[in-house]
Amino acid sequence: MHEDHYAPDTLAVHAGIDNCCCHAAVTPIYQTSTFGFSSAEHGAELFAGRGRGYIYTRMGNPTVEAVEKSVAALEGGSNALACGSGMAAIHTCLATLLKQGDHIICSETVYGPTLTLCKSILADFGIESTFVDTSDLAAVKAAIRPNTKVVYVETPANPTLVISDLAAISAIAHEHDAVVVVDNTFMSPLLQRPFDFGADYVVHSLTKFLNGHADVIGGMIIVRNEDQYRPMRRMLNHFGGVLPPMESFLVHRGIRTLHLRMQRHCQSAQRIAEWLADHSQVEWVRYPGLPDHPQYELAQRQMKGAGAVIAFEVKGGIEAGRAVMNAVRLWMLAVSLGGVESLIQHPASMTHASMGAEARRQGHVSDGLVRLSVGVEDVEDLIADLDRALHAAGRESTRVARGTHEHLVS
Ligand code: LCS
Repeated sequence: MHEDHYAPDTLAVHAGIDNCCCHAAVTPIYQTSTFGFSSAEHGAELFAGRGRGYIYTRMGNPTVEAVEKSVAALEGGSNALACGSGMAAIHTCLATLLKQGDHIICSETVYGPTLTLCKSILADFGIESTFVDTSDLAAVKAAIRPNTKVVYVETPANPTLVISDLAAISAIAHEHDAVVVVDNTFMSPLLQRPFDFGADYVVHSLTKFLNGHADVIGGMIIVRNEDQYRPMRRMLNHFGGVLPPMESFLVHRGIRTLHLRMQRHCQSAQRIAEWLADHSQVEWVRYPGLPDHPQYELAQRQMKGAGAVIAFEVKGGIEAGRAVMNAVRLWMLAVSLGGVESLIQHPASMTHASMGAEARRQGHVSDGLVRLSVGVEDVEDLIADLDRALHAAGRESTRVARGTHEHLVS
């Protein structure tokens, strides 16, 4: 397939599909750990990086290659590397680009384990990190040091939905010979292509939209050219955190409906965000598709859709947030995002409960913050369920306020 000529929706359906020798409609699952050589000479050729064929699934497998080609085509990159998780992709990418004595600038709000990876794990290997609000270009410029090698940007950020200007950050980084790595998980290549704005590497958690069905953990690194690809492949072969054939098959199957799912995710999330903004139990809503988003103009320029993730503050703090969680029936209480099913979580009473109030405040996690990942169910069913839960939270807030008042007057 000559992938250059096709629109993203066509690439989602066809890119990477290897019909193999029997013209199968999809790439079969090559569920094998190793591959035979036709002769000693053939084995020697493959190990020397010449000739056609496969050696061992950690080093390459047709089913894995198929999904790699699909994501590379969608992102507009030359090659992609399928990894065992999003974190494996981020780690493999950063470990390839950084060495002892180097410095990385990282968005201050990123997925928690990415922060820990930079702050403590890379630090143990002598790599320094600075965390800045990457939506503030002056802060990015000010953080550059002579040993800065990487600027790592997650946009929109998890869970604050802060948006960073990829073209401007790439220009700043390149002026100082640093490269830009973008975590594009929240958008998928259908809504944002970081290479079009000058970024150098893209990483994904395949676990989210690309697979889309909440049944696989996986990650992907996408590069622009062969020179970037070779050292990355070497690192992945030696770190060993590859995506197995079965998972590769499932992700590739998921990608074939990515365009349809993203369209529906965006449509429903927009409707829910607008509905929430008018709700009496809601303090504020953060969604890139609402004109009051602080980087709305940038979102319009850089993204083809506002995505599926909404953050909002329920009135009444922790108790009200907990009441929403315990009242929903259709929304599933769970971490993760990007699947066909709608998920809801309240960090202050769930994922971030053990952190303590002060640490949560520093991490921009307010007491009533609720994160939604809007799935592809009927949007009115989703709204009805959320409405009932928000009213339950309202009753809980009134009960708590009354209890406090009675306590004060007694
Ligand atoms: N990047 C982003 C933006 C993420 O949201 C996640 C996971 C990862 C990378 C890591 O991917 P994984 O290794 O899990 O495939 N985000 C999660 C979340 O918000 N809740 O649970 C997982």
